[in-house]
Amino acid sequence: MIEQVERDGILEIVLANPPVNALGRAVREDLAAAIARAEADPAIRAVVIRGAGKMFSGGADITEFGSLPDAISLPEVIDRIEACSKPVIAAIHGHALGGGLELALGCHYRIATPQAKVGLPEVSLGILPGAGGTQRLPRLVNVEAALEMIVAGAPISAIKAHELGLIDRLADKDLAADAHAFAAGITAPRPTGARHVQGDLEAIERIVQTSKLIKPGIDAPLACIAALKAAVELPLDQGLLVERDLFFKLVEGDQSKALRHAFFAERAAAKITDMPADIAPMSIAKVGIIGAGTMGGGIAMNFLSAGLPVMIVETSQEALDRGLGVMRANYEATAAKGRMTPEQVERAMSLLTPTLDFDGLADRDLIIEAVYENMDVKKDIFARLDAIAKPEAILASNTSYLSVDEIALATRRPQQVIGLHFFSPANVMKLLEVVRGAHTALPVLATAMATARQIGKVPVVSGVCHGFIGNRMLSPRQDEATALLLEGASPAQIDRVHTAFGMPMGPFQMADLAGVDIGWHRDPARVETLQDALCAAGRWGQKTKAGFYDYDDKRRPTPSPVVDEVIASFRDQAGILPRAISDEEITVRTLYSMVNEGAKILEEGIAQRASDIDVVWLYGYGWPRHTGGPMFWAQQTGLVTIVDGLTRYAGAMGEGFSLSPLLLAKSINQEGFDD
Ligand code: T1G
Repeated sequence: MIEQVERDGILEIVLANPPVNALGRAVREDLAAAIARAEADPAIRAVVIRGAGKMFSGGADITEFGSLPDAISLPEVIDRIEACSKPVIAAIHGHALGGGLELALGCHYRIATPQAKVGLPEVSLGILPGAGGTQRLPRLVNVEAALEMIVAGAPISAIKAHELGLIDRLADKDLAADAHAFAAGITAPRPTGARHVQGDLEAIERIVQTSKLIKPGIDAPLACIAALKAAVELPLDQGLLVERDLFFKLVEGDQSKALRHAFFAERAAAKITDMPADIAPMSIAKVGIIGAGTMGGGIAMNFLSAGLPVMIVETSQEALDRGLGVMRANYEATAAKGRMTPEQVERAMSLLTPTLDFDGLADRDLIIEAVYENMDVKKDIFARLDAIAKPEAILASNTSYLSVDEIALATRRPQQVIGLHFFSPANVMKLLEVVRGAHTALPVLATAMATARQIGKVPVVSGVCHGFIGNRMLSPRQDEATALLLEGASPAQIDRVHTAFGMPMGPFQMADLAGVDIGWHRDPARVETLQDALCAAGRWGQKTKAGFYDYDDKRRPTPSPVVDEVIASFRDQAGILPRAISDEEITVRTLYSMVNEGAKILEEGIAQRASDIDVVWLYGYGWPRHTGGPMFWAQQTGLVTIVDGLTRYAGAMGEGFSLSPLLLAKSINQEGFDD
């Protein structure tokens, strides 16, 4: 798992464990043996460690977590490198992350290419750097920078790391040659652990007071702080023991198991079980978008930001101008935050071709329809596209609920039709539901998945059903939340249960943000439901400063007595006497019922795997990542508990409720969804 070559007294060790040089058992054993060889061989006066392939190392092998350590541990290997009597130099390119950077920190010197990135992302896996990172990093950079790197988990550039003192030298042209020359000039080791920590407890407190990443109940960041304090207060060997103890407590915890699940779930979602390996994605060079509204404009921005030219079509100049104005404003807002340069804004906008000429789409490789949710309108558009688009063009609908199969059959090329369901705001939300129709050809599906990644999205394949994966699971949640209102709960109580769980907002806060009037029949005289009543009263949500809540000029919500009266009138009409509703009942009827719907989505084959459903909710709706997603959370809660809860409230959930046979079977067999 490593290669070694000795040249001019320098032993070059190359980590060779594709695809990311993860520091698994074999790599650790080979590394330890190579260091022992260097120690014993008088002809060797220095060691260089670098990575084969595209990076130095992506860190410890996450797949080994939870298994018994049956080989030399990474901390032990790093301690041996640090103790080596000959200088050891890390030569970094690509990424040095987690244990990969910790390995480099145990080396005596570090050289890197300017393009390299180094970081300690362990916190995103619910753990902390467990191979000396929390103790050695603050001995190379100041403790504030060390804590920020460790708590944020985000990599920094080698150039920044060089400024901080983490990297000793930036390579010029050829990393291997420069590292060799660098090593040749070093005569003695320089153990990182022998250096003093740069900073004190007050410096740590300052970061703790200001960091938005440190939240009560989220374990890993709090442990990172404890480890950094140990670095300040204790000698290296004791600090390493504190770090190790904190690491093992975290790695065994539910939050880390959930975060590691999320890491692998996102990557698994990219795999299509029946996609032959030889199906190559088609090249998408020119994109067309129909509709310059909120969704069309947001979708267009994804492609423009990725450097792809976009033609955007509208039916009126006024709508076109408005759409372009919103896009430019969004870009300029991003530039104002320093996340884009003005030149990048102009470059993106320069790739946009606005037009009223629908036939201009004839040369497009991918055309995305993003008009409002009306099947007749969509079928008309796809029939028109069928007449003008080139034969190999991919025709996609951004529909969020409607049947992609029915849309496809409005063309003579249903095999070219697919759903690309973006989530609003489309230029921000990372989730893309790739809706695979009954006729969608495999190359079209493969191209959609590759294009999604090209524009920075996290794609999940969905089959065709009403609402696909995410919105279909939203339906029982919203239905039960509304029913609970009529039975005695308040919007604030229901939303609080959800935000306390970790959701960014609850069902009614979400309705007010998205618009209470979505799907409303627009006839104020026809009042049959709570939504009708609110919409008829002009309470369309945040955009009218009144929905389920009242809003001030800063869009801060307050419970509305008007809404309470509307709810009370509906209770009276339905003859419902309000009762006290427990938070537990809200949890079961809104969150457990989502799991039940997710199980139905699985048993119908709409989702390929349970973890895909988790990815949809993590990236499309802000499900708290430290619980892993609805299906993983349900398994951690216990499927027996989920079934018991749903059974207990089945009567209250009305005749429309039915327990998923798959969920019941898995709970009886005490299995997970993917067993
Ligand atoms: N362990 C095991 N497998 C890994 C891995 C890892 N560290 N990193 C990636 N993979 C797999 C991944 O699942 C995928 O597998 C394939 O490699 C390509 O990954 C002691 C304990 C390095 C930036 O958190 O951020 O060190 O799907 O598609 O886009 O303190 O991978 O092909 O079967 O992401 O080029 C800390 C995690 C570990 C970094 C490359 N390290 N990895 O991105 O490839 S914990 C991390 C990444 C640790 C120490 C602690 C990225 C990447 P498959 P990919 P990529």
